[in-house]
Amino acid sequence: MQSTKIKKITASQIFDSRGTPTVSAMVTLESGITAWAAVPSGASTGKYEAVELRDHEKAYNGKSVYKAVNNVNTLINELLCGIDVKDQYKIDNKMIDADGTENKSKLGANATLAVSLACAKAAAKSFNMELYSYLGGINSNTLPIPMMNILNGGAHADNNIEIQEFMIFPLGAKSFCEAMQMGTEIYCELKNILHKEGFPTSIGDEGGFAPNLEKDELALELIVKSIERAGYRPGEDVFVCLDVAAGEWSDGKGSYKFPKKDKPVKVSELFSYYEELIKKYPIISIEDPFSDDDFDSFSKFTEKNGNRIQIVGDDLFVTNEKRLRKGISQKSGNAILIKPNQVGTLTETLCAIKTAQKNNYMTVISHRSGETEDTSIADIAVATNSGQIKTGAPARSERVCKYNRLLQIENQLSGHSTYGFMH
Ligand code: 2PG
Ligand code: MG
Repeated sequence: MQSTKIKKITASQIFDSRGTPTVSAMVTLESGITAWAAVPSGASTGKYEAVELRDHEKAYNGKSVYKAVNNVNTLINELLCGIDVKDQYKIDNKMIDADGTENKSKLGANATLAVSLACAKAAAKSFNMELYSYLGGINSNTLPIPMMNILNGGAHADNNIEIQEFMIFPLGAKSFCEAMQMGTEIYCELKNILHKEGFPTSIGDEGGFAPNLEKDELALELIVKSIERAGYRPGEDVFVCLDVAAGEWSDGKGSYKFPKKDKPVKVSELFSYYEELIKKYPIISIEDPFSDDDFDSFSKFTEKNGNRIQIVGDDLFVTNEKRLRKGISQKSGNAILIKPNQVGTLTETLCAIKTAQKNNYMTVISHRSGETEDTSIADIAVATNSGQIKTGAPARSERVCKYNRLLQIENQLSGHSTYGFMH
C-alpha cells in the first residue's frame, strides 16, 4: 500500500443550495490520492451548535467564509501534514485541541468538518473501499428509512405554515428502493392535488411544496390524501413525521408563540395540540416539539407519549454528547437527530451516535436546509446502522444525491442489506 500520510490540505469557498457561501476541502495524500468534502448550513440553527465561522463583512451579505478557508489552508494544513490519514481520531482531536474552544469558534466548525470528512474519504479511497464500509466494516448493512420532507413551512418557506417540516416515512417498504418508489409517487401525487385545488406548487428550501394554507392541519390532510391517491395505506405503509423546530417559536425565556401568526401559545396548549394531531393523523415521529432549553417539557412529553411516537431532539442535543447525556438522564425524547456540522468533526459525530445507540435512543442522520452535492451523510447512516435518515424532498439534486447514493449502496450490498427500523 502506498503512503497514506497527508501531503496537503486546501480549502475553497463554494456555494450551498441557497446560494450562500460554504467551505469545501481537498485532502491530498503522499500517494497522490485526493478526496473532497463540502459542508452544509442550517437556517433554523440551535443556539448550542458549534460555530459556523463567517466573515461578517460587506461582501455576500456578511456570509463569506474566507476566514474558515484560510484556517484550513494555513493552520490546519500545517497541523495535519505528515499525519496518517487513517488516524481519524488523532486528526479530529488535533483540530479540537488547536481550536481550544467549547464550540469551535476559533477555527470554525465549517473548517474542521470539511477537513474531517475529506480525510475519511481519502482513507477509504486508500483502501479502495466505499466510505460506508471503511467507517462501519462488514456489519454496516442497514439502509435507513427515509424521512422525506414534502411540505415546507417555518424558517424554510415564505408561506404561512408554522411547522417547519411535514415528512413522509415509508416504514412499510421492504427495501430502500421500494421506499423511494413510495416517496416519489406520493410527492408527485401531492403536487397534482395542490395543482388541482388551486394552490401554487412552488417549493421551500428542502424541496417540499410551500403553499399558504388556512391552517397547518390542512397540510396533514393533503399529505394523507396524497398517500392514499398514490395507492398506499396511511399508518401502515407510510407514516408522517413532523419537525416543529419549536426553537423558532420560543422567546428563549420559556414562552412560545406561533411566529407567523404572532400568537402566543402556552406549553400546555402545545401538549394538547400535538396530542390531538397524533390522534387524528398517522404521525409516528415529532422532532423539536419544544425549544433548545426546554429539557423539562421534552421529558414530560416523552413520559406521556414516548411509548407511541418517536420524539427527536435536534436543537435540543445539537449532536453534542454532553447535551445528549443530559437528555438521557432526564429521559428527554427517545431519539436524536445527527448533523455532523452541529459538532464539527466526524469523530464527535460518531461518538454521539454511539452514545445514543448504547442508551437505546434512535439516531436519525440528517442534512441541513442549505446543502451541497456532498453525500457523506448517506454513508454515515449505513456505516452506523442508524436505521433512519432525513434528507429532504425526493426532488432537487442536493437532496436527491443522498437518496441516489443510498440506492447505489443498496445495489452494492445486493441482497445482504436490511431496511431501517425504529422502536
Ligand atoms: C432541521 C434542519 C434540517 P436547518 O431543523 O432539522 O431539516 O433544518 O438545517 O435549517 O436547521
Ligand atoms: Mg430540526
